[in-house]
Amino acid sequence: MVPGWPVRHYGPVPKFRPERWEFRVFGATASGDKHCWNFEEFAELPLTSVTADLHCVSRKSSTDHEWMGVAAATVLALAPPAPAVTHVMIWAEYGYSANLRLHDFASDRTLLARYHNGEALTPEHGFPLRLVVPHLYGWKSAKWVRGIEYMTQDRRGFWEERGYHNIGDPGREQRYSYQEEPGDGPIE
Ligand SMILES: Nc1nc2c(c(=O)[nH]1)N[C@H]1C(S)=C(S)[C@@H](COP(=O)(O)O)O[C@H]1N2
Ligand SMILES: [Mo]
Repeated sequence: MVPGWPVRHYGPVPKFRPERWEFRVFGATASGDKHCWNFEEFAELPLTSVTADLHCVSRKSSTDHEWMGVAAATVLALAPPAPAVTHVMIWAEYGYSANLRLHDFASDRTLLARYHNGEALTPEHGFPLRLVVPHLYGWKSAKWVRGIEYMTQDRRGFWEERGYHNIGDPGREQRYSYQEEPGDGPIE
């Protein structure tokens, strides 16, 4: 447990099995091939830090987290998307998913976090790897991330299919899908 930091997610905390863990980038990659890292390979990628709050849509936000991990920009550089890619789907254990516009994923503050306040993430906060998208609501910051799918059109993720806003900008209070303006969501 991390004192003062509530845990918020749907479903059980997955068990980490290092020998089965891999991080995959797939979909519309520039080369047409999937990119895969096993746990040891992923642990060799360079680390950066970001200090940010976590805006939960339904509860109080938690503030001032220091995250350290692999910049999303590093993943984009190592596994480039095809030019037609506009969105990504973040995939996590148990099929949890969250969609992002490519430019939200590519933000210089978006991180695949491995550490929090100088310590390894705890299981309930996403160990071994979670996404952190500081400028969007917390449900976009998927815990227990296992892959990124490059997409040439938008598609809703887990909560976005269940009534949450497709984009989820807390500055604009984009909480629910009924608040979406034309162009905020996929063409359905
Ligand atoms: N895999 C997964 N990731 C998830 C969720 C979830 O249900 N499953 N919940 C999200 C929500 S709604 C929030 S607010 C944050 C909370 O992160 P924390 O538990 O580390 O505070 O995790 C996000 N990541
Ligand atoms: Mo949340």
